[in-house]
Amino acid sequence: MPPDSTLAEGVLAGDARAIARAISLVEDDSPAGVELLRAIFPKTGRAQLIGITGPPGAGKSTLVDRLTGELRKDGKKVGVIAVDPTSPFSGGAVLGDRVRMGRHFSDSDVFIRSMATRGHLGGLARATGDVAVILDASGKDTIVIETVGVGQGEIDIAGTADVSVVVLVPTSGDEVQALKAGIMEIADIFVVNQADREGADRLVQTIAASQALQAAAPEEWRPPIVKTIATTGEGIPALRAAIGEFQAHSMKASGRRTRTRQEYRLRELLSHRFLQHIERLLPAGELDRVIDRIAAREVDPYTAAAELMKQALKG
Ligand SMILES: Nc1nc2c(ncn2[C@@H]2O[C@H](COP(=O)(O)OP(=O)(O)OP(=O)(O)O)[C@@H](O)[C@H]2O)c(=O)[nH]1
Ligand SMILES: [Mg+2]
Repeated sequence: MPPDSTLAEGVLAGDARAIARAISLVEDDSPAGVELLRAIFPKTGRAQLIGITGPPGAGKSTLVDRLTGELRKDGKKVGVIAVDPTSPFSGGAVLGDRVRMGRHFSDSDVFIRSMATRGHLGGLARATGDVAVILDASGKDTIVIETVGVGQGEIDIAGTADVSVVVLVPTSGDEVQALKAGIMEIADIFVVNQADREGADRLVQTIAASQALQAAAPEEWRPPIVKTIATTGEGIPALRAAIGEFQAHSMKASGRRTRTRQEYRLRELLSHRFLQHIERLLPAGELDRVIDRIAAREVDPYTAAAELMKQALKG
């Protein structure tokens, strides 16, 4: 039997070592990784993907740890992907999550993986979607993806997850937290974490006021606002319930979300492959030279992009 199908079998059987090996392959963007994804994709589509996004230090990891505990009570198998914006060499992400999600590291029905974005724009590591496919195929019922909301990070997670949870925290003093543009659009559920701190109710009111400004049809989902204290676990059952309600609601919307997600994946994959294709076709260092020329204002990026595309399509 070729080694690749053995690996696929290991992943499908939920073997942690096979899952880890498979994840390394797709992170390296190797042909073997693509082969594996092809082989296991037909077995996917069962897991629920929960995206958790919010500013640094909001308590996302603590929340994910608690939510994992809540899901485990029901015997759900859980995959956790923590996306960290820092360099893959700092090791900070893995160490930090080991501390915060430590309880689950010895649980064989929980698989936790930290991924660095390595400069990938949009808040998610390039391979996050692939890792979710692997965890889905491995039989995880729920996959939780934690990402730092930096600019468009939230939008990326909305394209990847079935349900997007936006975590916000009370700000200090009288300053009213300004809701970042885009947050209202992507949140399926709001969490006001660190509800033990002053200003939590004010934040709830701010979110509710922003919602009131948005005209919504009565049958449309109105994102609930759940107050939590992740450190003690307060509010976690309510969060779990809200996720369940959203799921029931979106079932009625007949898989629209699934299609949107697959469209997003395909477009992302196409741009990634197209860029790779262009880079392979160009003589070594050509892309750098073009960038230098744009920086020196010798050529504009629009013309450069059009020329590069013309070259790529000829090849
Ligand atoms: N007071 C209080 N502290 C909390 C709460 N939730 C988390 N914390 C603390 O906030 C700090 C950050 O928590 P994390 O779970 O690491 O936050 P995070 O959003 O995952 O952080 P990054 O991944 O670095 O963006 C930790 O010291 C937590 O113990 C809460 O509800 N109340
Ligand atoms: Mg974290």
